[in-house]
Amino acid sequence: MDKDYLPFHASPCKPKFSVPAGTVDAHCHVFGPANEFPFHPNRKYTPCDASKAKLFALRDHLGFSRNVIVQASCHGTDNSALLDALEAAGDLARGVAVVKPDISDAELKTMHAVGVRAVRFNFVKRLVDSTPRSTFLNIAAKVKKLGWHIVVYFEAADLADLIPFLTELNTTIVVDHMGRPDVTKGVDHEDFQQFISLMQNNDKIWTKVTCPERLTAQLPQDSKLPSYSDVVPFGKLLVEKFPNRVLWGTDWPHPNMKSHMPDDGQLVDMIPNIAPTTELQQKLLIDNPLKLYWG
Ligand code: 0GY
Repeated sequence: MDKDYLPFHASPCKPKFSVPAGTVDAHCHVFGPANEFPFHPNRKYTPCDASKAKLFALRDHLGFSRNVIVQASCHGTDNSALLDALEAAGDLARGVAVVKPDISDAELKTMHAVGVRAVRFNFVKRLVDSTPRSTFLNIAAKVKKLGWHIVVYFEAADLADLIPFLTELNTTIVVDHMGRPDVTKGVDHEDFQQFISLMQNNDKIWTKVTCPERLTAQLPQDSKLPSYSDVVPFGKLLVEKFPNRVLWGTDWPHPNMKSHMPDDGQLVDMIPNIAPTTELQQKLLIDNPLKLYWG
């Protein structure tokens, strides 16, 4: 792994918040193990191994029932580790793949059979080289035949430029990590309001209210982890405004964290802060991910 790479938390606490039975972790990854599933030669970072066995153990420890495993950029378009994890999990997991432009219908069908239900388009410049939008539109047309949706990952600064493309996709889209807002600007800032308007004007756009550890401006103090209170208003606003189009996930094993590594149990304990009622929790943690990935 890279010299400055932080491995995932070795012993996350047991959450105090008991998630309802059937809860889905709708954003997590598997990395390697590299001796079995080598990382991609063009990757921008080399993480620590984060095997399917460790992911499933975390799922059980947190009281979760299912996972949506997202192909990460360090594996490029080689989805072997993802497909292996999906096969092992059976009906307890679904996947989001990253595919080559020339992927065949037969390959897509094979992926569908083991549980892939979406492809991810990554626009984050530190993670991937850029892909022409026409290439993404061709991939979107291919996967639409299988009823798959598109997961997009971008930084807030790129949203304005991406809006015409997202509109042109004209399919179900899930935006990772609330579009990565700059939380120091507050929810009323025009940048986040632009994201809210996008969701308001397009009922095919969903978002993951994930990654307080990535979005926070808070730093650990005397080895105490941040409370992430500065991210709560963003997640809460989205959950309350769009209760049927939000997903929650751990983001385990939290690639590329620099300031600290979160405790996954503490992340789970934040859920009632953004989804304060049992009705909102039921939609966020169960109904919405089941509809999108198991429906
Ligand atoms: C995440 C976030 C990151 C990494 C990736 O594909 C990836 O490598 O998604 C990141 O570094 O922000 O969602 O795991």
